[in-house]
Amino acid sequence: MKAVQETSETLTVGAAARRLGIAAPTLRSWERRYGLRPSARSAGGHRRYDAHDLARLRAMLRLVEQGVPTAEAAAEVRDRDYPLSAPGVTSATSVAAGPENAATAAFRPSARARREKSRPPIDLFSLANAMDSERLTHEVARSLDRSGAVEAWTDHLMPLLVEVGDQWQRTGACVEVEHLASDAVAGGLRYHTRRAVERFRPVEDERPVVLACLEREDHALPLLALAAALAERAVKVRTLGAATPASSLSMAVRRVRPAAVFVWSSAPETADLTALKTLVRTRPSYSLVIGGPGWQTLGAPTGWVNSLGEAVDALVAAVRPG
Ligand code: B12
Repeated sequence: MKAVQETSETLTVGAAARRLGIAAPTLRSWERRYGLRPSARSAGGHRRYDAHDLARLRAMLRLVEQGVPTAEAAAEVRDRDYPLSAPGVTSATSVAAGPENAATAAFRPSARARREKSRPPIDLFSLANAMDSERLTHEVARSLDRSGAVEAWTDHLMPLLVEVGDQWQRTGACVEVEHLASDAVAGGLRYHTRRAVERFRPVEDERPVVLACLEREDHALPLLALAAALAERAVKVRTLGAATPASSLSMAVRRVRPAAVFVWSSAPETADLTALKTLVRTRPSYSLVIGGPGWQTLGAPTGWVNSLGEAVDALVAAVRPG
């Protein structure tokens, strides 16, 4: 597929449709229904799509592929500018301008999310107990889109998880609700992270952050929340996830050369101080940040942080000192 080389190059509706892999009537109907019109018209009044239009339409297609309803996807992309170096669309000017990233990267809600800000909050716990995966996943993604990862996690997702955990502890039942809720939260966080990476594009020459749980620790959701929040700050993240042997984590440090490693522990059984000592000795050197109630029970060793926001601050500071 040939890329549009210059912002000045424009395509007819047929050529743009071919480039996007969709039918020309679909493009015309998106314009009619959702106002996704090209930036220009020829002297004779024919549609002309430029690289910005293609980047926006590609973003729209990605959302639709991910299951977002067409009208919502259109509302999401309509008022936004997308980086021109999205796959298949390049331009000399976009390289000069650079992506939206690094020190200036900060989450801002989409136009659609801003319009919906006044909507009353949905009871996520009821959706989980009703086993309504579709709506729960949708609401999780919506909350992240509206508020960004730190606020959505702290105000909506974490309370849901704590409530689900308390229900299990109280009744000894409803494990199916816990699994369904975890899956929906994980899905929403991963979806949000993918979009944040596209939007803020991590700086190539910065060192990444590695996120992991040690052996026997399956509670990986806080790592996904952290990955989402760091993606919003344009930090490069390597998530190893649940139950990572300390030796594999050390190997990852040697291979990835991170600026920082974050290790989560939910319970005392997985707060392994010996593994932590091995990690401290692993070279090249990096900042070790730890979080979760497991470490707290050991008297909160050096490097322990107590919230998602604190973890993000500590890790961003390690990547961008000063
Ligand atoms: C989802 C979940 C699971 C899922 C995990 C899926 C996944 N992909 O992560 C599954 C089903 C696998 C699971 C399994 C188990 N779970 Co579980 N699980 C949970 C649940 C509901 C949420 C976990 C979570 O993400 N918590 C993170 C946040 C939401 O909670 P928090 O850590 O308490 O938050 C505090 C701080 O850490 C901080 N904070 C919050 N977010 C963040 C983020 C960062 C980055 C930082 C630094 C701080 C921070 O703020 C909070 C207030 O101070 C919790 C309930 C709960 N209250 O946490 C139980 C819970 C953690 N599980 C529990 C248990 C007992 C188990 C099992 C042993 C059950 C079993 N019999 O099999 C297994 C153990 C699995 C293993 N080997 O690790 C207990 C742990 C009790 C304990 N302290 O030992 C809990 C607390 C439930 C309960 N109320 O009893 N679980």
